[in-house]
Amino acid sequence: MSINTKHAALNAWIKEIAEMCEPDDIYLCDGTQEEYQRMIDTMVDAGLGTKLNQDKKPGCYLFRSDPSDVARVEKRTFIACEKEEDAGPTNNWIAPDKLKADMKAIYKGCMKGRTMYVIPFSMGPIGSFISKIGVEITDSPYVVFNMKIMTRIGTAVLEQLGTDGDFVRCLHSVGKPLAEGEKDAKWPCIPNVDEKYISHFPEERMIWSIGSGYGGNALLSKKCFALRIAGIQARDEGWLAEHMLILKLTNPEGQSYYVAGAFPSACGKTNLAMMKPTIPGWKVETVGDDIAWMRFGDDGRLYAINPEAGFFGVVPGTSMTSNPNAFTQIQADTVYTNVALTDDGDVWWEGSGIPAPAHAIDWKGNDWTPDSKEPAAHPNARFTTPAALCPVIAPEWEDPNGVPISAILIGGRRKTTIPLVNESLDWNHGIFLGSIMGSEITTADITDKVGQVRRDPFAMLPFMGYHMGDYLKHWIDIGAKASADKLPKIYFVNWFRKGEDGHFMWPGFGDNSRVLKWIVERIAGTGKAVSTPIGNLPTPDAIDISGISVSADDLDHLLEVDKEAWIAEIASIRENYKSYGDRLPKELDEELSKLEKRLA
Ligand code: SAT
Ligand code: MN
Repeated sequence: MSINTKHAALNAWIKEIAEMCEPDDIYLCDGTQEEYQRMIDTMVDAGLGTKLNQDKKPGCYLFRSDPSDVARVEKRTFIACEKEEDAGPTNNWIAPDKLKADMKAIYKGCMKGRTMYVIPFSMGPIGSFISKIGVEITDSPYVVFNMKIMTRIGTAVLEQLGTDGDFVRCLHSVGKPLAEGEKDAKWPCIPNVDEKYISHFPEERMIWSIGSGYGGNALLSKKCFALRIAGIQARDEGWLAEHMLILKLTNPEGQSYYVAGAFPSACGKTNLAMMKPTIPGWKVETVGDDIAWMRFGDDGRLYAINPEAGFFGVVPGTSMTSNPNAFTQIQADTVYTNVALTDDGDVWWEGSGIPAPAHAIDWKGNDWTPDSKEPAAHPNARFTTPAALCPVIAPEWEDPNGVPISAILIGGRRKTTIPLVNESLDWNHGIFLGSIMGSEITTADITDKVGQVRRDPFAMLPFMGYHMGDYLKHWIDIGAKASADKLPKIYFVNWFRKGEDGHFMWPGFGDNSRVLKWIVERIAGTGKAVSTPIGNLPTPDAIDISGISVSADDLDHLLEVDKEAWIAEIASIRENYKSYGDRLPKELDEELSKLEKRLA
């Protein structure tokens, strides 16, 4: 059993993995639409997925995961670099030799009774100077057709790889070999969380995952490659691999700006990337909703591409109000995972804006009615859908040269302290703001730290491939290489400020366009701002609130510098910075001291 591509090293790797995993068969994916359809049909025919009512949801399918396998597992995510200190305080480290030995024992024979699929994929348009190639080996057909949506796969990628091109080795198995004649599970995996592994070997640019078939645990192109491994490549090669959306904003005069934005999970990144502005004449188009790779162009500006080709978005909460464009898009040609199935073969989820059906089959496959105590859709239920079908996809979203970035947004979910929008004073101050971003810990996090801020620098905490201190230094070095006037301006935003009675002070969603408007006015030199100790804030009349009801009192709070809160914030930042030890860039320590002085 072997595969003969033109690439000798690839052939050797495939052979080595096949000898270890012992599949019944090996299949090299060609990436055609026929192949995609065949993979889905085979699973549906075997009862492992559901074809939805094609009148209501053409081209749509539903899959249900095992209840134990519903999200990324951070405690089983490992960065196995040679030296422990290089993984830093935010990662789980295991010595690579030990981790490999442990995992090889589990990989041994793990694909028995299954087909081993080989998926060549390109992150970014095939052949672009920013793009990179990976090959994922997996025993999950579900992974194959999701990879077809999320990346560019198949023969064209092999052509690009040539006879000796570099590629990232991505190995995945659900970890459930089949005995002779054994019937497959609906969602094979290793149910015990502590036996799953999502491992990264940075020096070898290699990923080994076993035991989960869900999302970023199994679609290794996404967080594993495009952020953790690419982050290391970016550090070594002088570019940026970031957890950022990319949007195009066009003003009524027809002038367009490209904006990237880093937000932690559950802060509405996909919603922002596809937003319908509420201010007349303004338009948002989507370039990417999750990941941005950015490099300097010949003109000294930062250019971004979306390395992915699809959206893997959270379904619950997606409605005509929260995200009309995504809601429209997922009516067709979409794979759903873990939403509810209605009696007429459609899907339903909480927060859809559609009344609950009287009866449905929930994400676990059980009968469900509105009286049921559990949600019908899992809170992390997902859609996988091609970016090209987004109603507001920017025509240049696949431009191999990328798009020039004018502004970088950073933000978390903070009910106090952080204003609606704050313009950084310069690049290093912007990196400082990026280093302190985060969200308040909520009861959903199951910890005793409720109310404290979990610092999530540039929303990369779960996606770092190396030492967080070195990562922040890399951002500073990137700025030092560029001419200041060419760098994007960095803005700290916060859509989630609450009043003392708990109400949201800012309406959010499409009204966030009002903040984007001020940002591009600042870039154009017309936006009005006041200089404060924490950065440049809009003057009260600078944010366009025509047609919406934000009280004057709330607007005051949204744009205030709460000195006391900031002084408490400084103490908490200092505490967090201690965890970086001597890898804390001195520039950030200086920014913290300067802020302290300005506040005094
Ligand atoms: O499962 S993914 O890693 O793709 C999405 C997420 O959890 O952020
Ligand atoms: Mn993400």
